[in-house]
Amino acid sequence: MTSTPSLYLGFDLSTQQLKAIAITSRLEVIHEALVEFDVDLPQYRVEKGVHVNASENEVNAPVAMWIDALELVLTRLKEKGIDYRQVKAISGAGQQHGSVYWSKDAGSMLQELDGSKSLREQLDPKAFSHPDSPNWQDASTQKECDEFDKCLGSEEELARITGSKAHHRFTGPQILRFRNKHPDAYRATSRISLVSSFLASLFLGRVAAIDIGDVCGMNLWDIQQGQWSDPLLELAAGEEGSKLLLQKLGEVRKDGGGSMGSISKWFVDRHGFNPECSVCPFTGDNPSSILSLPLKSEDAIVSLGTSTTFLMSTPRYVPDPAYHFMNHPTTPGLYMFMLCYKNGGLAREQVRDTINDMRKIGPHAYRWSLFDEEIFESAPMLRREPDSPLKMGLYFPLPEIVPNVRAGTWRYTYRPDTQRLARQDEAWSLPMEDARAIIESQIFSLRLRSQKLVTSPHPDVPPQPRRIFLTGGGAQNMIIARTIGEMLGGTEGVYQLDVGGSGCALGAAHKAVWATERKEGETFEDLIGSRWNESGAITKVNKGYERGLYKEYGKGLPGFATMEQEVVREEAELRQSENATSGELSSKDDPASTAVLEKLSLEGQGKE
Ligand code: XUL
Repeated sequence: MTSTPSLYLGFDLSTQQLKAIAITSRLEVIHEALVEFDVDLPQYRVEKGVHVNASENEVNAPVAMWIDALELVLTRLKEKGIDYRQVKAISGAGQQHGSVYWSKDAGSMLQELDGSKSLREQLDPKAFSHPDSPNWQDASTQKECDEFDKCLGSEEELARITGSKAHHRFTGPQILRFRNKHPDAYRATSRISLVSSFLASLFLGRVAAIDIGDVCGMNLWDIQQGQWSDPLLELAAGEEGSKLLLQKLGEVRKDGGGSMGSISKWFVDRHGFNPECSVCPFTGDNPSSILSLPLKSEDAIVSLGTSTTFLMSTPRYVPDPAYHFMNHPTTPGLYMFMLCYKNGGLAREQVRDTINDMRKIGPHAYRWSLFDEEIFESAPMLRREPDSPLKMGLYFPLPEIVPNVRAGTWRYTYRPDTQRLARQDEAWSLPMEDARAIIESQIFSLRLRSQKLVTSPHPDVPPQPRRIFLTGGGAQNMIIARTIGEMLGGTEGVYQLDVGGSGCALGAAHKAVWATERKEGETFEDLIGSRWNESGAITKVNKGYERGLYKEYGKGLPGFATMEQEVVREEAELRQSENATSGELSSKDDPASTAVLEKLSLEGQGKE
């Protein structure tokens, strides 16, 4: 007689979809299901998962839609043959920074759910003090961000304490704006969840604790002290007082493993879950992505989706306003380093399209091969002769986060010997040279910002990541993979990471396995590392570090850094003159962003 294996479920509540994945304790994927909000839940009239109020740079998602999505994804998993009695534990990932506002009735409503009725009809709208969750793409909080950056003296200090300077999407500034804009709803709020802890709460039948990794996306948590920051809480809480806000936020669970409790009776009655199924801590989608494989310290994941994300697990806490540090979701003593760019694939596609247009190729037949050819046929940094200058540019069709500047394109020449940098479009063969320059520009930025965090494996080798794993659409492009190896290195090579449709959901399922089966003191990396089938999940696509080319690009790096500084300075001047004329706009308001948001209807901001 064969015994039925235990299953572990991982969920990913992302911007446009809810994904679910079921794995065994040997980490084999058994079932997967997906709900796409735009397509499957048209009644919510979302576009790419969200509602946009461009006049205020607001981006929101309806919470009720996520509850409907949960019911639908569970039904779809069942249609695929899952037996929920086999599920031993559940974990999940949620888009970071978003917040859900529970009403005073939520606690009792969650506890008394009736299995004969749907979750949504029982919870919506009464369990919430507000129907919407501000989304990570929201950019309405510049005024609040200015207050956060000032609160501890400087953005450097805010980054040192919380791991990040103030960002529009971070939950602290969002709560402050919510309180000012909806004072009655704020007062009627009993608890505030992040998207990850919101989803966990549905499974748990009570409001779940915020997780130790995800809490770092709020600008409220003092990472080194391991506690809420009092002055930041006070700022967000205003005259209502930080004590009340503290109650709304609840405890933060410091252990990313173990069980928060067993599954709510509603899931047992409605879907046949085992009443003993554990609900493990849920975390943010980025922390969850680094759990999709047993990432070693100084290994990096570069996600080349519509936007670009660079994630690294590191024991070094070196905060800086240019990037993010978060607690590692499972392993105390490690941190997650993150860079998050808005302009990734969309920016590359624009250059590809212009090159195709030049060759009179219609939009339906746009080819990457023409773009790739331009890179094959040119030299690093577009240097034509040994004594000709290097060329480099910045390509931001959308306002960028890293660095924080408005939309635009900038092209420069740079001479490493004299360090002469000049803005010079006329020196370029356009649009062809943009192909190499945009790829190099995106990778230069990663190298510039990650170099403080990596070490040398050997005195002869410069500091760089160990293994670099590429995911997302851009990872299929071999010329991008090659350029990443040449510029960013990778002492143990560059790999394509094939973890199926959702690395975040898989990471969550891995987390459920580790959370439940770990022995005393056994780390995630050890447990998952010993069970992980590397050959099925990664393919080496480039050898990585090559001394000559890496050094060559090193000569261009100071030029790239200076070019960025010039553009940031120009931005500051523009903002100052806008402030002077309007007298209203705050120092970092970005009038371009409204127009771009409208024009692109959020194309390119979603990660998936
Ligand atoms: C990270 C961020 C995005 C969202 C996407 O800071 O805002 O990556 O987590 O879901």
